[in-house]
Amino acid sequence: MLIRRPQPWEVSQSEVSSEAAYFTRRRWLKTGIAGGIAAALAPRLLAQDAASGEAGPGLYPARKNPAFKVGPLTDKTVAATYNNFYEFSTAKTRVHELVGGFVTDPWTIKVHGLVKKPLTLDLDDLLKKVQLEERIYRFRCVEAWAMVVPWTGFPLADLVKMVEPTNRAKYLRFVTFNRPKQAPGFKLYPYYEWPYHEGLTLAEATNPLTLLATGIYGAPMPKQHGAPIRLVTPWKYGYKSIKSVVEIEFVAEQPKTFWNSAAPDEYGFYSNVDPAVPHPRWSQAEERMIGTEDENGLPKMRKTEAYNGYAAQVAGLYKGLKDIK
Ligand SMILES: Nc1nc2c(c(=O)[nH]1)N[C@H]1C(S)=C(S)[C@@H](COP(=O)(O)O)O[C@H]1N2
Ligand SMILES: [Mo]
Repeated sequence: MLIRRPQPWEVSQSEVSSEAAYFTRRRWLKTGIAGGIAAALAPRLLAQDAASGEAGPGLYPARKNPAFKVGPLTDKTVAATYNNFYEFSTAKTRVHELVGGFVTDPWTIKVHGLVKKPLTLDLDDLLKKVQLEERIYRFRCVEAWAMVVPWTGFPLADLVKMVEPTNRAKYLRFVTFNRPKQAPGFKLYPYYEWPYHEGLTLAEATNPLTLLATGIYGAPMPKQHGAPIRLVTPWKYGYKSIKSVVEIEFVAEQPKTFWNSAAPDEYGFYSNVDPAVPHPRWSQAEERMIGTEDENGLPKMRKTEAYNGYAAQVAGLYKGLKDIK
């Protein structure tokens, strides 16, 4: 019998199973929620086709922007069946089975706060005001898995321009939907500060790399990837790329973020990819490319790059800032 020796990354992989591991364990002890109760509460949502449905005619596939091209691409099905989306489940391979009841059309997005021209509009109307394009980006989760995917979207900077921030606006605060009836995670994991929320500085938000994505692999965004509109900041750990955004608020102070509140010693506000700064529980020096497992189940590993390979575009944003996390 062939006994496969566990590789170093496999050992760490059990540790790296979830951003939440440490926090959840701690909370578990505090609240005394039993696993059985949690399991019994889980709604039995049927597995359904997770695609988000109709494409706006002619929007997909969008023009490819040749300036953003890396490879090799991650397999589309691999990417669509390995997701972090805690509103549905902390089990990455199950999220796609649980999104059937999530209503993503119609979808309203509210953009407000310290701006001269606030907007509340239907996504279809927003898409009439912007130009979609396709960009292939690296994507790096803080759990040390990574992928390369073609997003369809538009620069967040274009939306920022439309609403005309006042000079008091220094940060953007992003918020996801809050619908316990459509997603089991809200009730299963009550110790998180729902709805999921994130933030960027105004300079980060207007960096040309920052996308609002409405599609992936040349088609509308599947629900498990954050339909119908999500943020993509490819030089930051994946949790900054908030899914299914309903609100963007321009604010003067650094906003709170979901993962920083959950485990402040582990997740900061900036969260730029950095191979030299280990997570308190694992190394960030290497990354595991999902979907590359060989016949022995061993994935391709690669060296993590500073700013996930986007240093030329974004390192300047952080010049002179000290000890940012
Ligand atoms: N609303 C919301 N957005 C989210 C998350 C989440 O749980 N809820 N998870 C984040 C994390 S940790 C990662 S790695 C990416 C995963 O994106 P993907 O499933 O499309 O690969 O989404 C991010 N955006
Ligand atoms: Mo992540």
